[in-house]
Amino acid sequence: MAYEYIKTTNEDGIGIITLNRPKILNALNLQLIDELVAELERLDRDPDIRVIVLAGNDKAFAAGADINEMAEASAIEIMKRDQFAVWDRMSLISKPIIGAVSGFVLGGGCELMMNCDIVIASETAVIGQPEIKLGVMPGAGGTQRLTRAVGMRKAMEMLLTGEPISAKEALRYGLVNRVVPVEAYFQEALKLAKQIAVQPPLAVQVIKKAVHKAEDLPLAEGMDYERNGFYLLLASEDRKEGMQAFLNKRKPRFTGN
Ligand code: DAK
Repeated sequence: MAYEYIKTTNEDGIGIITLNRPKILNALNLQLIDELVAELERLDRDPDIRVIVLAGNDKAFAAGADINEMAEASAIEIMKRDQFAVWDRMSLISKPIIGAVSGFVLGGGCELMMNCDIVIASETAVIGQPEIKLGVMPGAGGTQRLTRAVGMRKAMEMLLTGEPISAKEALRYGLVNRVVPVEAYFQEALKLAKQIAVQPPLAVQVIKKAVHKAEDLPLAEGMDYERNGFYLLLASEDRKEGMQAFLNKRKPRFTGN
């Protein structure tokens, strides 16, 4: 598939998507979001792909939605674009998405990062929701996912001042998983992706979904969801393979069945 604003490659069962509008710090225009979601969905359907890595470049993961596209548009025009519907499809991707972020991770860029399941950040990352400085507010999860991730007080401070936090502070608040030198963040994300790619794919997807359910469901319902996932996986071929391999003291070979 030919894309203008993203680049894609595959490596050992890992689909790698790189945002590619470097001149304007990977500002997210409508076409970029369309391309990104189309590729995520394509990779999600591809049986050879087990994990997805989403990256920008060293200077910017993404500096937010493209302000040029929003500056003159009316509220009704923006509503009619219905671009949130496209954006929301990202949360339906069943394979794990690992974010490899560096430099500016702002506004829609931060919201995109929060759509990732695991995030490796470079020491240079600055992460925030500066929409208030433009006279607006986040529209793609910035008040909801950020609050769930860092807690009410920190979210309030970040959202009301618009000031970004450093990668180290983001780590302290659990907004990212690891912080490594800028030379290493992409390789670190890839290494982690490879570690997940050899796990049984069905279990990976059921666990991903169950963890996201934990953010929404009351505990008893979440436990029920988990238990049903557990029973489902007991019916898989990979469960037989995993347990047999353990008993025979050999490495399992998971097929996704
Ligand atoms: N949009 C458009 N262009 C941008 C941009 C952006 N968000 N961010 C940077 N650029 C452009 C700059 O205009 C500049 O272009 P030229 O002048 O060279 O043509 C180029 O990128 C380099 O930027 P700077 O010269 O400003 O570089 P600095 O290092 O001095 O500053 C900066 C970097 C990141 C601090 C600064 O560029 C900045 O403050 N950028 C804006 C950050 C921001 O406010 N982001 C939030 C945007 S609102 C939605 C989903 C999400 C959203 C909305 C809807 N749907 C699904 C519907 C989210 C909204 C937002 O994100």
